[in-house]
Amino acid sequence: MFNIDKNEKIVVTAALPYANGELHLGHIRSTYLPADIYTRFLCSLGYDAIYVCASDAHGTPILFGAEQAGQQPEDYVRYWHDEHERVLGELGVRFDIFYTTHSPENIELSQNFFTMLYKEGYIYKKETERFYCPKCERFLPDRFVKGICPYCGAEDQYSDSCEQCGRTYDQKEVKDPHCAVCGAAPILKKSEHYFFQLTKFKDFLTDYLKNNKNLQDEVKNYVLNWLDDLRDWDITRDMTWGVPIPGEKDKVLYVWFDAPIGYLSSLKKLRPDDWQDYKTMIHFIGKDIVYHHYLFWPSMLSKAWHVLPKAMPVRGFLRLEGKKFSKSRNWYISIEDGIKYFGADYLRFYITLTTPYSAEDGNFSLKEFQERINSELVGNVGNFVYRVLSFISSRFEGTVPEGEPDQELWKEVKKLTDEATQLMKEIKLKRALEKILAISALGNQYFQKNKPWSLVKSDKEADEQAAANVLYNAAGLVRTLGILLEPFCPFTAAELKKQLPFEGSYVDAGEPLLKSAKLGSIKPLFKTFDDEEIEKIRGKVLEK
Ligand code: B3M
Ligand code: ZN
Repeated sequence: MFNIDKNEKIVVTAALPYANGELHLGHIRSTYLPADIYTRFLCSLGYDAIYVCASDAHGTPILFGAEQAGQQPEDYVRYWHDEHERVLGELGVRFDIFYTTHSPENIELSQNFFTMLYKEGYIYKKETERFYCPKCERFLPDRFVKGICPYCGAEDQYSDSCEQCGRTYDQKEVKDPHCAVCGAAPILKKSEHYFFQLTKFKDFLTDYLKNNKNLQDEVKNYVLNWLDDLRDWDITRDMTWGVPIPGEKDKVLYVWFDAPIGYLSSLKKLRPDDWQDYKTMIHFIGKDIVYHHYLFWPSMLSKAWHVLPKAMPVRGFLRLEGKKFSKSRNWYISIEDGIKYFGADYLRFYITLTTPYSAEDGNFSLKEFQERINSELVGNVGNFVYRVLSFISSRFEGTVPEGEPDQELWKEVKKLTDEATQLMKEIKLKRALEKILAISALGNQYFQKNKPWSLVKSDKEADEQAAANVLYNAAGLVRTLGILLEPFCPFTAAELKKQLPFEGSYVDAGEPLLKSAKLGSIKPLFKTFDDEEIEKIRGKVLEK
């Protein structure tokens, strides 16, 4: 998998959430959480990596939502921007910036991209026909029209892309169209639109996709099939909410033109002096937006910018008790509720442990959550840490004793730590976490095998020193776990540091470097979930 040089400036992004309603656990599985874990890891290795995200503030869903809420779009998107920033922060997602696409920087940069591509002949103007509602007396872009998907026949789909099969299409292809506001059958009305000439990029895209070894093969092969059916892309909408098209009245850029530019404009906001030096771009996305990121975005960048995405990790959807998350069917767990009932680090742990680096869907099962937490997090990690620290607290006056590194133990710890680090570099976060759990299991075995509790009972000095050695090495392992787990469970890592002050990073996590430390107050890092509590939570989050 791809290597990144230490001197590269890295910008990690997560798909920009529409500023349109609360986020649920499905949203974090493919983007906000893996991107956060990966960026924290890169920083721990000493890379110049920043985590950029923003509200996706334009587009018809927002305008539709604002109108339904009786709000001005500006106020509507500001509210959801603040809500998303708050709740993702409470989940421990540490953005370096969470900006918005409705910003001066994004409007300017999007208009520059448009003008550049237009001047270079990759955007052309053409008269087209667009749906117009005779009753609402307005054009009906995208979300303002509903109908039947022309590809898979799914009903109740919007007129720009199908949520069922992921295909994007021209709104005129939609079957049985009707106005999403008043239900009237729309008429077709002439309108001058600008088109991005995606059909000119077949060779570039074939080359980019085939030669970029950092893109998942399963996704790449799927996208390569689309190259035989590229269509020029209508990037105009007859409305006023969005990035105004230069020289036009009441026409804005289609939201998917300005949204990915939001990655760059947010970066510029954060790093106005050296934003163009961040040439290693890694976009974390869900599989529903592969088309936009693997086709539209690289084509735009190839002519209007000096960098192409280095990697675009794609993860699949999250099901809830085997069924697709659905806000319309009230079958979802909001991030807010997830934090409230399960706990941020527990969620981060369980979702990562059940999310392979692939586009396959995953499942959130309350029963499995309980089992994994109780056995892996509490029974393995929590148990080991608490045994070691409470033993030091009671038998060594709360100070980690001096001791000799156990060479055999640390040889194995170093090997597992190096394996975990390499897996993290390859964004295989689930497998890296499994390695870290193996280190914790090794700690439990080491503690059990050396029985320090029997050593401290004897009056022999040698046994006293042997006990000190065991605790010195075991406490060193607790430090190792604190470092390695920080990207996954940042709140727990911070609490652990209060109990056992330690220094270090992924660079030296596999070494026995713990200096003699004075412990803070010791308490269990985690709690278990019993059957009764899980059923109570089920009632609250699923039968609400
Ligand atoms: N807002 C879709 C989504 O929320 C879209 C992503 C934009 S990333 C540039 O997943
Ligand atoms: Zn209407």
